Amino acid sequence: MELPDPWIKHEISPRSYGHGIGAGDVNGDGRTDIITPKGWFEAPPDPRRGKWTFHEEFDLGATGFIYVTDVNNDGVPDLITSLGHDYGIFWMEQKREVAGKRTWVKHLIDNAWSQSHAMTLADLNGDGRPELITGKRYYAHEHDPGANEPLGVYWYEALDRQASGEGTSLTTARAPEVAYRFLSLISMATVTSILSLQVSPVSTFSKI
Ligand SMILES: [Ca+2]
Ligand SMILES: [Ca+2]
Ligand SMILES: [Ca+2]
Repeated sequence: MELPDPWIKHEISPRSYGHGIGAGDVNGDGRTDIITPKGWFEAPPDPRRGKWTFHEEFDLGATGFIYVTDVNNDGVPDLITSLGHDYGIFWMEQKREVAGKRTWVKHLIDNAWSQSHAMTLADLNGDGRPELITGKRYYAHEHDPGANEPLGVYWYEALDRQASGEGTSLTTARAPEVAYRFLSLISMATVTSILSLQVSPVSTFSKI
């Protein structure tokens, strides 16, 4: 006897929003939203039946994974992502204007190497704060900027500007409140744990 498929596909939008995807609570209402490079989908109270509202508030480029986390500890969720086929690892600071309008400010973390096609966040040093782990893909496309440059797997630790102090040696110190310090090159074997991305229409799956 054939068992029923335990997963039901729910289409949020029939079109693609480019290269890269993420999920997290962007507006702090407790519901997991979907983030694309062209904007984010606000989850309705019932994600199976409600309408997902699209907020076309930014254009991030051809990213890898997009994460939602409060980078600068101001209580407002931000985004962390990278360009999968170009130079640039960065975070997007979410701000609210007096009238309540949401705005985003881009802060570069590192642009010393290219093709950070996939990334993950994990607490590597046990201080309770996530580090950013990513690596350079080998020939993501042979024509990508920096395609022939050395490979590497890297992790970055967020530093509070006040705690780090002026003059501290940082790979990037461009963000107003938070800087990321490049820490080390880790084993190339770790590359195998980093997943590649697919460009596809936006959907969610729920289990019966
Ligand atoms: Ca939400
Ligand atoms: Ca924040
Ligand atoms: Ca940590």
